[in-house]
Amino acid sequence: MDEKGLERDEVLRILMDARRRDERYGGGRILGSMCTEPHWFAREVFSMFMDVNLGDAGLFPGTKALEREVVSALASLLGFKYASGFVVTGGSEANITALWAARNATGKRKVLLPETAHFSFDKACDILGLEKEVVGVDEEKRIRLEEVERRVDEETCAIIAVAGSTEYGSVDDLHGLARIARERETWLHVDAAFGGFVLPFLSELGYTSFSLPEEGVSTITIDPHKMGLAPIPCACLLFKDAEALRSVETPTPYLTEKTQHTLSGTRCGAAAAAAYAVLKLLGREGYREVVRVCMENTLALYQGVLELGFKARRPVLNILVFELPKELYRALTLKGWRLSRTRMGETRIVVMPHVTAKVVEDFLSDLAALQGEGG
Ligand code: 0PR
Repeated sequence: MDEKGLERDEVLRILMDARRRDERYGGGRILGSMCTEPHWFAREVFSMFMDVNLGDAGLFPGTKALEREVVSALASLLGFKYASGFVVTGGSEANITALWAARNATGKRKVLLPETAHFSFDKACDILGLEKEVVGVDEEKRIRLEEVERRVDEETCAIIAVAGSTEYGSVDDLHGLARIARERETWLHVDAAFGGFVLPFLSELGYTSFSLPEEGVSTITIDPHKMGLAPIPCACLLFKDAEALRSVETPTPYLTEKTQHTLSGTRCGAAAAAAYAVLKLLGREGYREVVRVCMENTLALYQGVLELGFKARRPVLNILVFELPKELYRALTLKGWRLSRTRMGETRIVVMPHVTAKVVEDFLSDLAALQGEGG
């Protein structure tokens, strides 16, 4: 650290230089991200609550109440009869905490999860000393139920279901998995980090049917900082059974609240307040409209790549996966498109709100031109 401070303008100049090197969602070229420009209202609210620490919630009962409202609004969005939950830093923290609770509550160590599960479960199993058993998926990238049924045993601590997989947007059979979880008395954690803010609305719009089983789901991850338009860091972990929280309870005797149940100590109150603000401002109606537009743009992109002769998967939600020769992928990258690839090497586009109809049109026109030039 320097001995003397700089002038504000000088610091600002350094910051602006750094920012100029960053990609911007508004630039329309980021096609492989699950985050987007936060809602304008969330930005305002975030700065109002920047000093709030939910890790010492007794000092901030007002914001604590907002956190509870976020948790209960998200549970009701998913039709989850929950008991408790928290706003955490991200889907990774939520998934790690869910498995932490499952391990401590059951005393078991085996986790069954689909091939499509997010890498945060690799971290969770490593940290928690859990034994990961990867279960195969079908053509639609959904976990194979018969394989889960065969592999679940006395040692199984939890089954992981994905509702909106990171790479394909695929949705596991939640009702089938909940039945197995109930029959075999194991935990079922649903990772709806991305899909939680998409599937209920796609269902209302008639694109798909989505419902959560009444019984059998223990915990759910749902992230406002993905399709919820909230600023980073904002994810939610919902617990069905408040008793289960006991298994991750840590005494915090000198704080205003005498126990904690989150991995983080100091927690971002601004995240909860900003998420609350967008939920209230948009309502279901507002989010449904966001999802409607994203899905229309996804389908336009799907049609476009099919018409250009590329093999594409029919999108389940606003993620498109298609096959693109390496040279074209490279050429698009050189033109500034920020694409991503699945582990299988397919090209993947996440049609977030910043991927507008115009962006889709520009992308398809670049793709067509490059294809014409022979890559
Ligand atoms: N579960 C699912 C289904 C996810 O897709 C993700 C992240 C997580 C959990 C973990 O969430 P956090 O990253 O909030 O801890 N999915 C994206 C991914 O890993 C996250 C992301 C977002 C990556 C924006 C890049 C990016 O630019 O691909």
